Amino acid sequence: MWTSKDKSISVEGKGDFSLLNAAVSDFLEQYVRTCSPSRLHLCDGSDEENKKLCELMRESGMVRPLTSKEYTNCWSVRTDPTDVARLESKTLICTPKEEQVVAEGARHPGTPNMLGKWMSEEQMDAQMKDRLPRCMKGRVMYIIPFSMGPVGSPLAKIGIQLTDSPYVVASMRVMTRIGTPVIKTLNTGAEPTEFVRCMHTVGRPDPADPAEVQKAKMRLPTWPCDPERVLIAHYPMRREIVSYGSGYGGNSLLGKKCFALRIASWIGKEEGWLAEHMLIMRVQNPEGDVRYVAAAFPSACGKTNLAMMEPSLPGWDVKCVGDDIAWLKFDNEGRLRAINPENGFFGVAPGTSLKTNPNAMEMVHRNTIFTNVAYTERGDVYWEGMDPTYDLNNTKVISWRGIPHWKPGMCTMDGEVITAAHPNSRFCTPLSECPVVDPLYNSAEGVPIDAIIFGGRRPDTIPLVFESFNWPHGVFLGSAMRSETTKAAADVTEKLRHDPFAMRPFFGYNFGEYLQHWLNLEKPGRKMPSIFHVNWFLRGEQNEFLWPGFGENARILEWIFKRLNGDSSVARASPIGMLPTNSGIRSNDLSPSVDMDRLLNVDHKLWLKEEEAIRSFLEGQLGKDCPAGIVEQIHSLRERLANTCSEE
Ligand code: SAT
Ligand code: MN
Repeated sequence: MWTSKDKSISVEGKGDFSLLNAAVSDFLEQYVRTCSPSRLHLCDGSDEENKKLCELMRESGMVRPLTSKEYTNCWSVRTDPTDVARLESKTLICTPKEEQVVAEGARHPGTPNMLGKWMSEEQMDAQMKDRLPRCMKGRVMYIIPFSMGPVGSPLAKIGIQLTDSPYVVASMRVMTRIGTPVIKTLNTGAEPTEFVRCMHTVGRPDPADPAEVQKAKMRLPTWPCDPERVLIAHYPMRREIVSYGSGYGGNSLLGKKCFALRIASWIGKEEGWLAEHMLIMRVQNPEGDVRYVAAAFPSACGKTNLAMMEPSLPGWDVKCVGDDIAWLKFDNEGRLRAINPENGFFGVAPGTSLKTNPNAMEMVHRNTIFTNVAYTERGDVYWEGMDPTYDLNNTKVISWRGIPHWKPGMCTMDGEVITAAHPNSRFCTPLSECPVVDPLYNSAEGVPIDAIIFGGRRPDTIPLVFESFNWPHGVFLGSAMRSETTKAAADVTEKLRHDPFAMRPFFGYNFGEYLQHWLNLEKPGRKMPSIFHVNWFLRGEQNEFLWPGFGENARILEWIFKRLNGDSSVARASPIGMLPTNSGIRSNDLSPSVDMDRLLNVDHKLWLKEEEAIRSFLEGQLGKDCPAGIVEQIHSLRERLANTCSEE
């Protein structure tokens, strides 16, 4: 039984509430009063607890166990078809002043704000007042203490998530470190440890309201949600997140994008470190040299595949520290150190195969929650691109929407192809299941970063790889990123969009200040990582990929190693940065052969357009908040392009 401080309310509860310190108890009480749950469950994080929860979800029809012998403790979940991805337009940062979140340029009336959206704290409070009261009536409020980063690490941060979704509890258990050990790290003394308050509800309509009940009839009964009224609010100054109406991924697993990127980027700015949308990998060459690399790509652009790739070059070895988020901080010796604040993968399933990511294919057979993939009569899962030899003709496949006899090529009445799995369907697997997880993934002090890679999906213009001239130029490369959009967000329609640092949906504060923060990191005595830009996605006339990618990306890593070792013979200056020489990247043994000239080409006409797009984006969005260091970079690029053009 849990009782409020003034003893006026008591709620039936599971767990040892005496472990909670005063600050956590106050937070809990505030939302118990608002949401009126019928029961509380303080999660201890144990196997036993997880088993019971999965069983409960199975009984209610929310999850199905994979019964095939090839899978151990794996589950399949179908969400409501209206709740399948992040919703960027419903995601807001709330502070007292707009300029804390939106740069000067984007505050101009008539200029569309392309980065973080702002709402005042008061306005958002009012919105939530309209949504939260009694939202958990008749249901359980789970309390999840979680640590982003190894428990007790000086780089880690604590969160407490309240949620009414058992699916979220099971997923948070995979994605973060949860339970009793985490609560015990929270100081009970006079100065309690800071924690991020995370409040989540799927927003199941009030059963007492007939209009709401009517609306809910249109949804999958096992997946309550309130898609029309979704709101994901971040209050960085209050260290609080309130998420209403969606049970999916980044909307509901609040440790991930909400905390580890949006709130953490704010904290990082205050404390002098970075929270970035980056994978972290360990790369070793045949001579035994080890380098750790962090790489930023937008959602669903291959971070997971790169982070655990099997290098095609003999003697090379890759180990994975993380596939999505990096917290980076300079240590006392001036080395940039990174931890992965997460403890699991939430990877895109479609396209994952033995060819594209053999390590992921291996690990998803254990302790994995699949969401919106197809389920088969063999008791296993299926998705597009999983296995070209899969006998679809003789296996009954149930699509993610529940079509019982799904076959490839099925179309809707409007001629739209019906896929077996949703394009943003996911596997959620503990880091420890990855066959190539780096033993240092749990290291409290983090791994030393020697190189940062930016990248995106670009069919043209951006060469396979190039290197920045120096740190400020590298920061500019991050700010200039553009990428073809994917299905990771449900409300994004443009084809190619600016996505600086792959952080567009994840910035927690003013983009101008963010750029200045990056520029300021360069200080005497610090070993600045080299910065590279890659593009695996160049296409030819028939729309075919010009570069094989995946394990063959080891060839690019080899070039990066040479550059890190100071080899100047493999690079040449170009207007956009240091490009590999044509023989700089080992490629003559590739079959089919590749056209290196084309892969490394800097097309002046296209680059003049690119420069124009970058400049108008940065000037438009930033306005007066554009740091002088970035203005300088914009001018220099323009000048270098002009000089090279006039030589032709
Ligand atoms: O749904 S998530 O935000 O967790 C996935 C992604 O967009 O990278
Ligand atoms: Mn991501």
